[in-house]
Amino acid sequence: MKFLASLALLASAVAASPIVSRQASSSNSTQTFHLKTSGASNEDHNNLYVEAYHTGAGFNDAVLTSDVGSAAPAFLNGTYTQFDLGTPFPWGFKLTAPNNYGAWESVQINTGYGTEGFSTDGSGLEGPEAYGFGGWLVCDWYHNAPQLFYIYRYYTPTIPSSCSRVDLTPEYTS
Ligand SMILES: *[C@@H]1O[C@H](CO)[C@@H](O)[C@H](O)[C@H]1NC(C)=O
Ligand SMILES: CC(=O)N[C@H]1CO[C@H](CO)[C@@H](O)[C@@H]1O
Repeated sequence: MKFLASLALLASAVAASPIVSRQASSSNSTQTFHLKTSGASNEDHNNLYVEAYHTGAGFNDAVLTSDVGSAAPAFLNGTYTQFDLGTPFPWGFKLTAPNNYGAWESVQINTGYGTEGFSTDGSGLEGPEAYGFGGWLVCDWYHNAPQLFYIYRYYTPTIPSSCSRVDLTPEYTS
């Protein structure tokens, strides 16, 4: 009974939080990792982990946290980067298409498999060539947290002082 009561408490705490918390993994065939930042000129943007920030049913923005416990466990499925958010349905890294003349674009974690064309070259995660992927960008942004974007390689970005280019490296958990 005590156990059930604390479970109920936990469930309501989770429901009230905008952050989709880490839950037990259900897939057994792939290596799971957390995506970790490095190489930023701003030290505050290094050693952060990708986390899903709930923005609507089935939608999250990719933000960053220093707390690996709340990071979103990821795995590669072919060229999709998927996340295990503890639901029976899949979540994928979804890049916003570069069709608004922006020098960088947003990155989401939405239901489904996300955007195809990711690869790891042994050091870091690279985004799809078809989207003009030109690297990862972290900016202190409107969720009161550092947020992940990707650079569109065909424009020269003027990087604001609140943003840094970063590498995203898988840190394997299994
Ligand atoms: C991997 O992606 C394929 C579709 O491309 C899908 O059918 C399959 O269920 C995915 N695997 C996992 C573990 O989500
Ligand atoms: C529950 C589950 O996902 N089982 C899978 C574990 O991995 C083997 C081999 O990859 C699959 O055949 C199972 O279906």
